[in-house]
Amino acid sequence: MRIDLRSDTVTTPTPEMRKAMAAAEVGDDVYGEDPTVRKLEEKGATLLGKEDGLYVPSGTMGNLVAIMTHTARGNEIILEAESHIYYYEVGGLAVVAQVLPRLIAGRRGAFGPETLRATLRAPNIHFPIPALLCLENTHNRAGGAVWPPAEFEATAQAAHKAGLAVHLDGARIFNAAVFLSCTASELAREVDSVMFCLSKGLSAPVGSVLVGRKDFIARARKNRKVLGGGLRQAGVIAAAGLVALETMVDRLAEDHANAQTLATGLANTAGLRVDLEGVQTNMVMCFVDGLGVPAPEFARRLGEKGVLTNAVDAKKVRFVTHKDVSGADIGQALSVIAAVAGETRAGA
Ligand code: TLP
Repeated sequence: MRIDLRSDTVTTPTPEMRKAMAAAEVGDDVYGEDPTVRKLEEKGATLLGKEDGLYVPSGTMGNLVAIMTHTARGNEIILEAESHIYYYEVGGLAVVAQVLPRLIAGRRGAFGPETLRATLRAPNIHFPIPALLCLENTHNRAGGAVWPPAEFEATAQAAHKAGLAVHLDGARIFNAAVFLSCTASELAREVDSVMFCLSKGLSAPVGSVLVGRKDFIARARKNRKVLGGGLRQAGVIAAAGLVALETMVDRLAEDHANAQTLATGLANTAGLRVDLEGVQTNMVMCFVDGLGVPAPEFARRLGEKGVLTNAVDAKKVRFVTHKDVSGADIGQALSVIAAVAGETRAGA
């Protein structure tokens, strides 16, 4: 038995995606001649309500290209303290974009316009020039939490008023849209650019799309090339991305339902704790400190029994639901987790 709850990035392409990949019409995309990539970029832009799109190999590259395009060397960018860009993107913002991060501690990854205003400093010879606010929805380290839409809009508007551009790390923006029963474009209305991923819950094998205004995307295309991200017959993989957007968005609700079942089961297991209100989409953050062993050790023990997870710090294990785990798998995983938790408490 192997139930992989480490991430929705582990999802494999559907048969329909593989078929579309085999049949994809392709060309050299660096010459702007791949019709399938173009179609994906246009579809991505339309779905997010933006003028144009750019296919990128990964979410990390999409965010970095966005930062490079919105900022100049030495600018300040504002991020939530646990944001993926700050926490998990290898410091690309400093290494490559050469900008200075300034952090805001959010509540479940979110914060309001007052907090932003309190963080922004009046112009002063000593300070770097603030250029960009990056937001994340859903928020990964907050366990897939969704920003309250009104707070999100007000915060983005406050940033614009202060002269900052706003970029959204929307790796899982479609999960947020499904949770809120709205469209992704409604959620992206107030931001200048969005990166969303095709290879997470949407299950395409590769790729993300960066969307924004036409002139922004033209400059972003150049920055993608700087990073070595100019792809050639990329229609072969973009074809799967198109199928992902056409067929995989609505079914995210199933992943959310499975996450609810998992969260309730975990919360009812002695030694484990879950902030149930924070479980909104396809992730569950579970506190395991009640077991008396560090989270990485508990994750290792679960892995030995075929339930794969990731410890995200010393106390928390993250579980992510996706199309390759069924409702039955969740039931089975819960039995294994209860058994391993019981043994751990007894032996700790
Ligand atoms: N997240 C991955 C890991 O990097 C942690 C995961 O397993 O959740 N933004 C957000 C909010 C993300 O969660 C991720 C990936 C990215 C950007 C980066 O996307 P990729 O992996 O395509 O570079």
